[in-house]
Amino acid sequence: MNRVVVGLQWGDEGKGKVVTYLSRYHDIVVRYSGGANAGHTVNYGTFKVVHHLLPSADFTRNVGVAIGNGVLLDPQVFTKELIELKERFPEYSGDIFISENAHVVLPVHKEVDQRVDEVLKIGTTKRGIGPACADRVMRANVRIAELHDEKKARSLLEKNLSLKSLYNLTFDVEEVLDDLLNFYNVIKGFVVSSIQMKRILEEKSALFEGTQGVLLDLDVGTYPYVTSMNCSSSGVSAGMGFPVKIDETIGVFKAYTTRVGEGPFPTELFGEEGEALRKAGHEYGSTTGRPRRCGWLDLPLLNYAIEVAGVDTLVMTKADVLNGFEKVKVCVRYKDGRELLSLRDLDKKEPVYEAFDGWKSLESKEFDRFVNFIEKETGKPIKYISTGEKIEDIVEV
Ligand code: 2SA
Ligand code: MG
Repeated sequence: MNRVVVGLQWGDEGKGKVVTYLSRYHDIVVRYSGGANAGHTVNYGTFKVVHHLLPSADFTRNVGVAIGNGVLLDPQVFTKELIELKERFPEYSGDIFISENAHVVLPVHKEVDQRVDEVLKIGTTKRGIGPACADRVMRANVRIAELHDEKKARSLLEKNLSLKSLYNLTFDVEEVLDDLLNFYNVIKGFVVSSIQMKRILEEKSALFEGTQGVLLDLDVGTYPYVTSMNCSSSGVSAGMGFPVKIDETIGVFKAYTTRVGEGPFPTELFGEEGEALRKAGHEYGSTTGRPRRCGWLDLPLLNYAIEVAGVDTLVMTKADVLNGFEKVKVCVRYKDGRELLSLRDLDKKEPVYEAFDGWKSLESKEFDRFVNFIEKETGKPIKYISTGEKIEDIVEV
C-alpha cells in the first residue's frame, strides 16, 4: 500500500513528524520533490533531528529511504546528513536508494539564487532551488548519472558554468568537479536507475513524503510566490520517473497558518497578535531561521488545497500551540462570498472570521467542537491529531 503525505498550507505544517510517525506502517519513505530548502524537524523524545534531504523515516525502526529524480541534491548538505545519520543512529541498517536521474545543486546556483531574488523578491531560501531547476529544464545541469563518467560530468559542467558568465560569476570547473566526484564516491553505493527504483518500490509499501506545501506548488500554488517544483501530490509520478499508484493521500494542516517568504496571505496577523502565534508556535524557519508570518486558519484555502491535491484524510498539527488562547478564529469565507476556484486574486480577498471559544487542553469540549467544525467544512475526516512536539504525541482519532 502506497500513501503520500502533503502539506496543505505554505509548508511547515509538521509533515516531518507525521511522516516519521506513519513510516512504521511502511517499508520505505520516499522523497519525490524539494531540495535543501525543505526543513523537517523531528523530535524523537530525547533528541531532535532537523533534516533537509534525507527522507523522514523512523531511523530507530530501520525504515528504508529513497530519493527520486524530482529531488535536488545539495552535495554538502546531503553528505553532512549521511554522517549525522551514522553518528545519531549507529544501529540503522535500512535501505538507502538514490535515483541516478536526480540533479545536483551547484555552488553557482546558490549565488544566482541570491542575486535573482534581489530582483524577483520571492523570499526564497537561497538554497539554489530555482536556478538549479531552471538549469535542469534548460538541459544544462549535472545529474548523479553524469558523475558516473568524469568526462561527461566535466563537459556538462563546463557548459553550465560558461553560461554563468551572463551573471559575471566565475567558478573553477576542476574545483567544482572535484567536489562532485568526491560526493559521488560517498553515495555511489546507493545509486539506482529509474527502472531499478520502480522494481524496488513494486516490492514495498511506500510512504511518499511531500515537501513545502500545496500552496507553494509551482503550478497550483500562489505563483510566482512558489517553489520551483510540483510539491503537491501531483508531483509523485514525475518526481519518481514512473507512474505511481497512490492508495491514500494524507493532507497535513496546522490549526493556524504560517508562511515564510513573500506572497499573498489573507488571514495574516500583524503586530502583537501575529507575534503571539509566532512565539507560542516557535515559528521560525528550520532552514533559514527566518521568522514565519502567522495568521488564522483559512478554510477556503484549505478546501482549495484539499481538492487540488486529491486529499482523502487529514492530519491536524499544532492545535496544542493554541492551548490557553481565549478565542481561536477561523476564516470561513471571503467577503466577496465566492468559492475559491482560483488563487489569481488571493491578494484581494478579505476574510470573514468565526470565533471559537479557546481551549485549555486538547481533551476539552471546546477543542472537540473545533475539530468537528473543520471536518464538517472540509468534508474530510481528521484521522490523526498531533498533540505535542514529539513523534509519539501523534494520536489516532
Ligand atoms: P525556494 O527556496 O526557491 O524554494 O523558495 C520559494 C518559496 O518557497 C518557500 N519555501 C518554504 N516555505 C516554508 N518552509 C520551507 N522550508 C524551510 C522550513 C524554510 C526556512 O522548513 O522552515 O527555513 O526558511 C520552504 N522552502 C521553500 C520560500 O519561503 C519561498 O516563499
Ligand atoms: Mg519546514
